[in-house]
Amino acid sequence: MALGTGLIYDEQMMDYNLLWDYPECNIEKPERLSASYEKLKYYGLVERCIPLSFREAIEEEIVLVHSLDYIEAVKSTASMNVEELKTFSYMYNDVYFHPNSYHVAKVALGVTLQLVDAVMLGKVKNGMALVRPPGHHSQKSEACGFCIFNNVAVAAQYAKKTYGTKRILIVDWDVHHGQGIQYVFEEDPSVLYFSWHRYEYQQFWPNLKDSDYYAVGKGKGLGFNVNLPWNKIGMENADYLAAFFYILLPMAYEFNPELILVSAGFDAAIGDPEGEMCATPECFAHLTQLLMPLANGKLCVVLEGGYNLRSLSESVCMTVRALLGDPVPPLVGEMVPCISAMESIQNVRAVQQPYWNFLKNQDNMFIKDPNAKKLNPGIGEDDFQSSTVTTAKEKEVTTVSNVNKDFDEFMNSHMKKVLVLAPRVRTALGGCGEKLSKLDQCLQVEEKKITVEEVGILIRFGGSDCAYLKDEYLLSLGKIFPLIDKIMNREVRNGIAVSSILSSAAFAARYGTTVGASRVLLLLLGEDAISADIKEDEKILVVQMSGKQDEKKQSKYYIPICWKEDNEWDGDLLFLLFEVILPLAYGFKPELVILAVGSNIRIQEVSLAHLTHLLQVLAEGRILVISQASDLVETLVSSLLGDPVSATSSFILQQESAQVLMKLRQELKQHWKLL
Ligand code: X5A
Ligand code: ZN
Repeated sequence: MALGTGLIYDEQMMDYNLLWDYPECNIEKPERLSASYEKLKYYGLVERCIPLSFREAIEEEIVLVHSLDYIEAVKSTASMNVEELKTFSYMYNDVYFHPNSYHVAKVALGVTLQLVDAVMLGKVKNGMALVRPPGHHSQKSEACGFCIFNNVAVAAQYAKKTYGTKRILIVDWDVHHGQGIQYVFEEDPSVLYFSWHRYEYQQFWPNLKDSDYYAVGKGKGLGFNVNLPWNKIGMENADYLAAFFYILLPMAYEFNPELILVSAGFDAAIGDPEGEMCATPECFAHLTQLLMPLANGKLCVVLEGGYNLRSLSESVCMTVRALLGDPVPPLVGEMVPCISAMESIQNVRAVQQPYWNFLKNQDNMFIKDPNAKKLNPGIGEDDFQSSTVTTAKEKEVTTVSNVNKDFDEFMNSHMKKVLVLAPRVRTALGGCGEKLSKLDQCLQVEEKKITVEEVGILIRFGGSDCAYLKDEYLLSLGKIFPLIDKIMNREVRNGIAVSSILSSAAFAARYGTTVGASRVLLLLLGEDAISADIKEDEKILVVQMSGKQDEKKQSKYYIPICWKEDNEWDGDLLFLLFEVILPLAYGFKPELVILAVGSNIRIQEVSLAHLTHLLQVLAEGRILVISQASDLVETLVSSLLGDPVSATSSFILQQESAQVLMKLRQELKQHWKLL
């Protein structure tokens, strides 16, 4: 997959600004774009992207969302003087016009459509459009919240019309509710709109009831509008990730989009005067990477808000790095969502339950919130559960002001901490590359000779374990250990080996801890027995999925999951990944991930591809895959290289699996947090 990341930026979009004193609007200024672009240049990211040319949108495109009357009205501003512009602007809510506004709004929309074209036509794999004015608040006949034309809403209509795209996911991570997008697609099941936003029980702009979680769409579009209101400020990385894991990602996998548009406002990032949230820039790399395996990688990121120039520009860079496939920095800090966030998430799950399979078979109760009942009489008293989000933490009110003082200093030291260097080589092969189609993109690593003594010090053997010391065993470890060396030395990012013996993965994990990985996540898909010694090692978190229910005992660091005896495992493994494994892993913070895939597992190849893709958000992408079956290698290598996974059908969580999942989460709460 030679395609790259498209980037659109054009100086014309800096050619308008506020011409009078209007405090509500003075944060939306040209420097937002120049600062972002300068930072991209500074990090050498511009030259790694494919520049896309700009164009103006034409009327035929604008009318996909807006009325002719409104377009005419906007057009008329081009010849207005300041007094007239003022009067015109004040007809709307928090927006200003400038004589160039009409032209620039057409450019912002035009370049958004250029990006959609480039992605849909396969000229680039994904991309970002740095635009202003933003779009998501503007409506059919109304400018609003710095927005004139609704770039992303038009883009979605345009994709439907031009390419016949049947399912489009819009992820609106701007800190404001994109009510403009919601209104366009409320009744449209072909566009799934997800927005989280600062809400504070309707106290925050634009103060709409329509922004609350029970606005779930209308008519045919029921369940295709998803609002996640944040009722407190100071939301952190863990809160955003929890929203992805418990709502957006399972939903997106069930929806199976053909295209993803991101309304990317970075006012949801730390230091922003509007959002007052605390997510750090690298969080957006995680969000981006988590979306990348979907829609065959077709991801268009379009700038919306973001008013702290430092935070905005660093976040833009993090997003572009993720689009380019760079390893994402691990998230620092305790990964525990706060109670308020979990309540909102829980309420979204409850209200969306009728429309989504993955929620149907789980118990999702509304959490009492002071306004829910009053505002939504349809919810019965029985549907409520008093707040029992047990492992979440109380939000301290609030870290924002501490952060604001010396913000630049904080950012300087923070960005230094999270700077991650990509190893030159992405994927290394341990003797399994003979006839791979992507052989030339990988590094073949020589095996080395391993002795019984070397293995002996890694794991204490019980009597029957002596079988481990057979030649065959030493041979496969001879392929695996050099890969781990290279991964931990940052010579390569990830690696893959074929091993006929699955439990060699346990040795690999232990070996990893001896060569620099403080914590290793071992995800074992298959029946092989794991030595007791490993199960108790707090440096190695073992999650083992198997079809057999035997006397496997769970402990904090050993989590056996009996997954559907005798049945196909299908794609519901992914739901387990979102709702259990990733939340667990983000808390554990592994420095190396080992995925061991047994040959007798009943998981579709495409699910494995997604799994391999998604696990790379952990440990800076340091993952070693050990496959028992050699026929899976082609698929696994392609995932390790970051190639998009071809979208097949949507993934459905089966009822049986939902039970396992719920039970598991219950059990895990004893030991672990982010759950
Ligand atoms: C795109 C965007 C915010 C408007 C806030 C007005 N708009 N108070 O972030
Ligand atoms: Zn915003």
